[in-house]
Amino acid sequence: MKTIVSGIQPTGELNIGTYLGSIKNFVALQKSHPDHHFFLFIADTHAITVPQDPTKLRAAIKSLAAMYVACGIHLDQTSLFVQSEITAHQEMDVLLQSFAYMGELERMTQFKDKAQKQVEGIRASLFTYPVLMAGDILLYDAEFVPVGDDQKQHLELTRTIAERVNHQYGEFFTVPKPLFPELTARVMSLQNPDQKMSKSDPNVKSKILLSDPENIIKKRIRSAVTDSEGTVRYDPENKKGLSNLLRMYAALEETSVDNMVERYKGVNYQTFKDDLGTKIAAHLAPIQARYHALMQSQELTDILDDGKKRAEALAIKKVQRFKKKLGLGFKR
Ligand code: ATP
Ligand code: LTN
Repeated sequence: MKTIVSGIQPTGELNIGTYLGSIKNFVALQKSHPDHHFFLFIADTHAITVPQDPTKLRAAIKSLAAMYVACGIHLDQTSLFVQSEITAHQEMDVLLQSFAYMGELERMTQFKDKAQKQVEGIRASLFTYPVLMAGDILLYDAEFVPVGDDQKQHLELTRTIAERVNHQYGEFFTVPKPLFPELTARVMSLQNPDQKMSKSDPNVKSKILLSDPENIIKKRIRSAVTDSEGTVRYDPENKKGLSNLLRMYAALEETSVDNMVERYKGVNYQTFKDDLGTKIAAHLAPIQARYHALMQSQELTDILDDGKKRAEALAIKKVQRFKKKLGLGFKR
């Protein structure tokens, strides 16, 4: 069976960056890869690499599950589950710790960035996080992993670990390829186009949440930092803010940036921004409606149980075969 794997941490509310960088791509891949099975999970074990409030974490897990389903995943083609509920993820993590080197983990830029922000001390799990992520992917022999640009280094390490195991023990893991969306692999903050739009950014003006109502969406786009030139033109070097908006718009319209520039020739920024705000709100409206319905129903429990069952069957077998390959255990 050919597989595609992805996950998102239940830390904070989803924004349009996560949506355009990861979820929308995932949903599109279901159509373009009908012969693949998709494993999609809520990376809750990853979330506790930094301090979390347990009540908020629980709520975020449910909310993320509902949002994934609302965004259009097909449940016959996708197994949706919560990472910590399949202990094979933890087992694979422990086993793969023996195939990653300290030097490799020390080079991870996300670790360096996040380590700097810790006030209560840096958790060991924050350091070894990319190994857990490698396990998430290798457990299911994923061929592709749809993610945003910021996960590039983690995917490279996953490939290195897979190749290392295959080299030492013979072909065992599929070496996965990352899949980045063409236009929106890195959606930038609306307030600082040098920084990526991030769930953990405390500045509410920097992002659009998937749950934001139309008036807030329009307000956020209107106050997005652009430039004083006044011409809608794509120039990612000198017009970072406007170019970021153009890429988002083109991705939502499923067209090219050139087409968007053509459409807005001679049009002022205010009209361009108003149209983009309207487009985002219209795109998110049906997602929000499905999200609210799911949050109030009992459906999610069945969806997550079913996804867990399907994923776990595969994951347990892979860990058992890996242990055997490594010479662990006594009984055959
Ligand atoms: P945090 O701020 O807590 O680190 P985050 O905003 O980076 O969170 P993640 O949960 O780490 O969000 O990311 C989930 C997925 O969405 C990943 O595949 C990531 O690459 C992608 N992603 C997140 N933010 C963006 C963005 N601004 N542009 C494109 N893709 C993104
Ligand atoms: N590290 C990712 C979440 C994640 C993931 C994965 C993504 C954990 N395991 C496996 C793809 C495949 C992040 O969003 N920060």
